[in-house]
Amino acid sequence: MHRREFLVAGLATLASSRALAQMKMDDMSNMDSMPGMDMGAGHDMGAMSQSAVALPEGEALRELPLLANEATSPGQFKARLTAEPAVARFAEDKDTPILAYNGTSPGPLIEAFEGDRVEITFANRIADEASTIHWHGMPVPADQDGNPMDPVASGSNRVYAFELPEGSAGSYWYHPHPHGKTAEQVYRGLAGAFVVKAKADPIPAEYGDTVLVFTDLRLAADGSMPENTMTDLMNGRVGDHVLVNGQKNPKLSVGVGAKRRLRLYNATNARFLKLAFDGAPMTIIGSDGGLLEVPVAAEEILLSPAERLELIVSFEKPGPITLYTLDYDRGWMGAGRPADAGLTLLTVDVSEIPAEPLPPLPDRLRPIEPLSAPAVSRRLVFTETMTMTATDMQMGFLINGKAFDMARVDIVAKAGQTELWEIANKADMDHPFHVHGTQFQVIEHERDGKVSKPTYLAWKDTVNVARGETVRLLLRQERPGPRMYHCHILEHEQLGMMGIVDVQV
Ligand SMILES: [Cu+2]
Repeated sequence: MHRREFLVAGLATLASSRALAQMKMDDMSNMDSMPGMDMGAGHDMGAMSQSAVALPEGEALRELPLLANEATSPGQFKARLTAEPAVARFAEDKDTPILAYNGTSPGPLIEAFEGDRVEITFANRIADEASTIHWHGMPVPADQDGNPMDPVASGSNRVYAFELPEGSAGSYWYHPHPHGKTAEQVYRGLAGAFVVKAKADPIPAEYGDTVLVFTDLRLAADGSMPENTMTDLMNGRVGDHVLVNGQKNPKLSVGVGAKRRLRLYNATNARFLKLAFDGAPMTIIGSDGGLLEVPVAAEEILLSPAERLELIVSFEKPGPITLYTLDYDRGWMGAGRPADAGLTLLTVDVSEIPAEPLPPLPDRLRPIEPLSAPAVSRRLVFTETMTMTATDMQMGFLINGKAFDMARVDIVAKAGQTELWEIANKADMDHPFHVHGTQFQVIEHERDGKVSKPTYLAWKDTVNVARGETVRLLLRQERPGPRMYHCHILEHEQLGMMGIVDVQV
C-alpha cells in the first residue's frame, strides 16, 4: 500500500486502541517524556476547531512592549530577558498558564541598530526545563546562537553577546531552541521579534513601522493549553486561533490615503499563512533578512512557519479592510485538516479623514549582491517515514535518511565559501527549511521537471519547500562553528528533521 494511505488507514483503526498510548518514536530515547501521545485524552482528531473557546475580537491593536535598553553608552544594547511561567487572559473569565519573556507573549520587541553591540542576559526560570534563546536569522557567532548543544539549565543565567554588522538591518526574531522542547516552549508562548534598524533607512519614517507577530493558540474549555496530540506531532501543531501580537482580530485605525509599513512574522509552530488584504494593495519591500532591491507589488503572500515579510499597504478607500487567510494545501496527514481559508487576522478601520500626504517610496531600496558561483554543491533530501507494529508506531522526519543526532556532524563547510544547497522534498507535506547563522539566496524551484526562478532576489533564512519540490539556494557562512539546519515545523524538527553543519576556518 502507498505509505500515505497506510498512515491514514492506520490512524483510523488504531486511534482508539491502547496501541497508540504505547507508541514509541525513532530516536526519541533521550526525551524522557512525550506529552500528548495518549490518544485517549479526548482530543478528537476530526474536530480540532469545533470545541474552540471564543476569544474577544476588535480591540485596538496593541503595540508590542519595547525591551528597554539599559546601556548608558551609545552603540550598545544591554537588557535582560527572563523566560518564566505567567498567566494570560485570552478568553473572558479564563486564566491560561503560559510561558512568557519578561511576562509577555509575544515577548518584548527588541529594536537595535546596525553596528550596535548587543548584550542580553537570559534568565531561565522555567521549572525543570532547559532552554536557550536562538536569534533566528541573525548573523551572530555560533556559540552565541542558542543552539541545542548550549542549553541554559532551569534556574540559571547566561549572557548572549554579539555585534550587529553594518548592512544587517532586517526583521529577525528570537525563540527557544532546547533539545526536544522547542515546539512546546514556543507554543506555550516563547517567541518575540528582533528588528535591526538601518542607520540610514530608505523607507520614509511617515510610513510608520508596525510589527505584527502571528502566533497560533489552542485553548481547552478550562482555558489551559492542551498538550500536543499525535496529529500535532505528525503535522505540526495548528491551533484554533491565529493571534496578532497576542490578540484575535485586533483593530488598526488609519486615515484614508494612509500607507503603512508592516512587518509580518509567522511565529506559529506549523501554520501556513496565505494572506491578502481585501481592497488594499500590498507592496513587498523586505524579506527575512531585510529590504529587497526594489518594491514588488503582490496580490497575496505566503508566509510559511518562521518566514517574515515587510510590506507597504495602501489604504485608498474608507471602510473596514481585513487581512484574511486564503486556502493553502500544505499536505495534511490523517483526518482533521484545519480550515485555512477565511480567517480574519486583522481589521483596518479606514476613516474618511484624509491621512497626511506621504513622500513616495524610493524606486530602489538597496543593492543586493548576488552570491557568486558555488565552490561546493550539496543535496538534502526530506522524507517522512512511519512503521507500525501491533504495539508500536515509529515515525521519522528525516534528512538524507537520518534523524537528528546532536553528536553527529552532517556537513563540514568552509567559512567564506559559497555553497549550492539543493533541498529536495520527497515527502507528503511541505517543510519550511531554515538554516542558522546566515542569510541565503533562493535561485530556483523545480517541480515535475519544471524549473522556475523566484520573482525577486532576496536575503532569506527560511524557505518553504513544497511537497514534491526541489529548491536550490546559494549560501555562505562567514563565521566558524556548528550551525543547525532544520524544518521549521517545530514538531518535525523535534522528531528528527534537523542536521548540523560545522563551519571551519
Ligand atoms: Cu517539516
